[in-house]
Amino acid sequence: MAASIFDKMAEKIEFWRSDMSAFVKEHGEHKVADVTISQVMGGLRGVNALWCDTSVVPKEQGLIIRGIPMQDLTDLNGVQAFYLLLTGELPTDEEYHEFSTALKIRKFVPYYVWEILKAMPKDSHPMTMLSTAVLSMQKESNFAHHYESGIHKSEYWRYTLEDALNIVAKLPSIAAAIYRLRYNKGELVQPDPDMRLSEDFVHMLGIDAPQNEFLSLIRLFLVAHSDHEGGNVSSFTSAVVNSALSDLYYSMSAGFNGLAGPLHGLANQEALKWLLDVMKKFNGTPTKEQIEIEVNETLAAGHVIPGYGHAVLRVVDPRFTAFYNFGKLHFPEDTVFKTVVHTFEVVPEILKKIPKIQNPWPNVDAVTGSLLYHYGLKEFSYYTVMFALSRSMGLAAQAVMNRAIGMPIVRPKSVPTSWFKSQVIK
Ligand code: CMX
Repeated sequence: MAASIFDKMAEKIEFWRSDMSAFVKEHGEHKVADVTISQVMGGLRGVNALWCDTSVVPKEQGLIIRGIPMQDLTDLNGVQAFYLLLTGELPTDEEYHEFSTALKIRKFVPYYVWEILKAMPKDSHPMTMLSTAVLSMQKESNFAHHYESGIHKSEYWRYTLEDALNIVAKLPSIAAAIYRLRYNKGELVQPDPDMRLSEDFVHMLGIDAPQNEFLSLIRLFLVAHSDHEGGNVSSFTSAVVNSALSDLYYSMSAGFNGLAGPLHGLANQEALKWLLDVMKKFNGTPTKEQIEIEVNETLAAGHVIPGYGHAVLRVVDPRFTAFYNFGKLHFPEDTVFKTVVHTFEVVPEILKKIPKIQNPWPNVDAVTGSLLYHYGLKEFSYYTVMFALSRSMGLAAQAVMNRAIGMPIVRPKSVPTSWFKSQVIK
């Protein structure tokens, strides 16, 4: 029989802890970053000040999860991705079966969550509903209960992992219910105890699309958005909140609130909205010349081109490429997807000419909406919920790691303008 995820993590964590503490003991005083005033006033871009082992995002390469580049992960499903994020390894067949079962038995959602979601205003943003649903379950936190009973800090990771499995297992039902409630799609669909996360999510959404193809897209969606190192808004926010020993319900809800921003996870809805507006204006798939006019108008109005640019990447996002290839394979003639293709051919050349823009290339959000739209998931204010469903795995894995190695409360020093001035004007 395969070791349970708890036994597997206990073994890994013993090694990670001793490796990290020996390293910090020996090299703790080694300097790894210099920070300029521009960096402080510029969102701390490029400052190597956070630890994260679940994934890295080299600026010329893009997402690498636990040492495996995104391009080599496109055949994974959500359960495998979550296992990889947590343990640093892909599961064997036996481990997969054990882990998948551990998630299946946790998928049923407390009844009060449905009551809360149903009571929310009909025009609530789906991300507000998701964040509220997660927060409403905080009273279920294993970590919070055990913390109150006085567990030793070396065991914090164990109860954070318990919370992680519980939340990740329940989110497909919650996310699917938000879709059905928010957009009047009829009765909620009950989870199927035998189905894996992505399968069950597709089943509960109840979208009338070719199920195998749509399922492949959802699987890719779950893997591609699952993690993007530790400094992005959702991961960093969640880690800061979790560092106060607020449990994962609090910290995941907080991370989702950050994901809901248009410069972060909401960019997928903004990108599709932009594409559809252009199509409406030009009565169908616009020509490259028409897209050029629209891009220039958007920039002149002081808006960003959603889905383009990135705080870290300096190449085409490999996640964009994975979804783009999906569209090329399954429906190259789809009118919205063709608009994505034309936009990709036009936007980078325009953005390259604007010196302040560091990265003219598309990120993942430039394309995903068009694929969901093709399969009939047309309510684009819902797209960030799917991003969150996937990102929950990275937020959870990072929290388990942080508790495992005993990361302290995050508390950088802030200083006023006068202090910065005093450093240069002597
Ligand atoms: N369109 C127009 N202007 C852009 C731009 C774009 N796509 N990308 C960057 N810029 C502008 C910035 O707004 C900034 O202008 P100001 O100095 O006037 O404020 C300037 O170029 C420099 O920005 P940068 O250093 O290249 O990029 P940042 O690290 O500051 O910001 C990001 C990164 C993603 C917020 C930005 O590229 C952007 O707003 N893109 C559009 C929104 C988007 O697609 N977000 C999703 C990112 C992926 C994710 O996190 O999910």
